[in-house]
Amino acid sequence: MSDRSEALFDDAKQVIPGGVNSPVRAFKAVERNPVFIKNAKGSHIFDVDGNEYVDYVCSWGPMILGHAYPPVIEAVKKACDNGLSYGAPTENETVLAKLILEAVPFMDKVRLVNSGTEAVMSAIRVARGYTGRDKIIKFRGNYHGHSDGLLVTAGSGLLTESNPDSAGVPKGYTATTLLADYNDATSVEALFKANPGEIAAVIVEPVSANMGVVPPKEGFLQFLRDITKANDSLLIFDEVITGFRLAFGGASEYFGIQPDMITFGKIVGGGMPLAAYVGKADIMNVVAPVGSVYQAGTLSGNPIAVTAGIKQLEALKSDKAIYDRIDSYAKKLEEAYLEKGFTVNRVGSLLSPFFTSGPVVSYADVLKCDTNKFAAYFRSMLSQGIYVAPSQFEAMFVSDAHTEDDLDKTIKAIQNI
Ligand code: HOZ
Repeated sequence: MSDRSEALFDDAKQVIPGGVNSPVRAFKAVERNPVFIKNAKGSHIFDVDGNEYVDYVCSWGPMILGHAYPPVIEAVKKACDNGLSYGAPTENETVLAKLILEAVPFMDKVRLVNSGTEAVMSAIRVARGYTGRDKIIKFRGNYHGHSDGLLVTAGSGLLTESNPDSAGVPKGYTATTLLADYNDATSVEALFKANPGEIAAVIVEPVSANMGVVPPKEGFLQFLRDITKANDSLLIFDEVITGFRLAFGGASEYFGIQPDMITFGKIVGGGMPLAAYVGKADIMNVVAPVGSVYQAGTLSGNPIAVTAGIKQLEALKSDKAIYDRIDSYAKKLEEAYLEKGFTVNRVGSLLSPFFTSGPVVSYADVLKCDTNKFAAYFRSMLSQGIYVAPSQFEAMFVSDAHTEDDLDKTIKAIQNI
């Protein structure tokens, strides 16, 4: 039943473009209207019509400990009594910065911002300021938020809408964004060759997770490390999805590669609007007020978001076995999908079943997926009480709150598709 969701969606459409504040949520690609959420607890999410779902969106990743995780909620409630925003420094910002650096000990400094988009946009500005170069390389199908220069052959909602470039972005803004193919070293080499001494940075999702999950081929990330070093360019890992999820130290720990800069997203805020970019001291010292790369914001390091982030990262740090648990849960789901005949990609607790017959190792492979079949699969899962991302081109996230019962129910749903 979805009467109330339908009514709320109709109402929302009167005053919000498409009725949603972020496009994929409109469920357009799965040819039905969205469910409106009332609340969430642990691994479950509840809609306004009284339906309950096992949730594999997990707010697009950050709810790795489950929704309404008590230590986070209690700390946030307490912090609210002290005021919601000061626009001035607090001790907890340093506490959170140090926790983040414990995860990536080869880095020196952290700047807190509000969203993954902001973190990436800022990191790129820093890379340009530091190197004195303008051009960057990004990969087709990788998504780095919605700043102008990065909306070029982007994944996530743009791929979902079959429109990987955005209107409203002046040509000049993307002229310095060069495109390479993920998992294709030759395409990167060609760009370095054609633009000698001009490339400030290569930005990559170490595991592509915004065109569905596509793992890096053996040696690909090391190749990026080597070629950037050889050309005095920076390597930026966009770990908005992989950070604190593949391991406490994210993809850099998981794959044993040390990039020059890393961007983290919502997971560092325990699901609240918080994100960060980090780097070595010499790079980060170009940021104002030390250096001349400007980046600022009243809500940067917001005390409530920082409190939530500290509690979540402390929990992850104190029980690293979490990563083995969520890996094993995701493996069970992977097996169920494989048994049903899907192509599946999985890295740790991130996975994607694909509607295509061959392996999925590139953007070109992703484009072969049958999105109509995905839509039917999505609707079947939803009707069986399983909430997965409403797009073939997003990841499935498993949390530590998922239970054996949840997994059994999900596996049955997969068998019944
Ligand atoms: N495109 C976002 C995930 N990769 C969706 C964000 C949202 O709708 O909240």
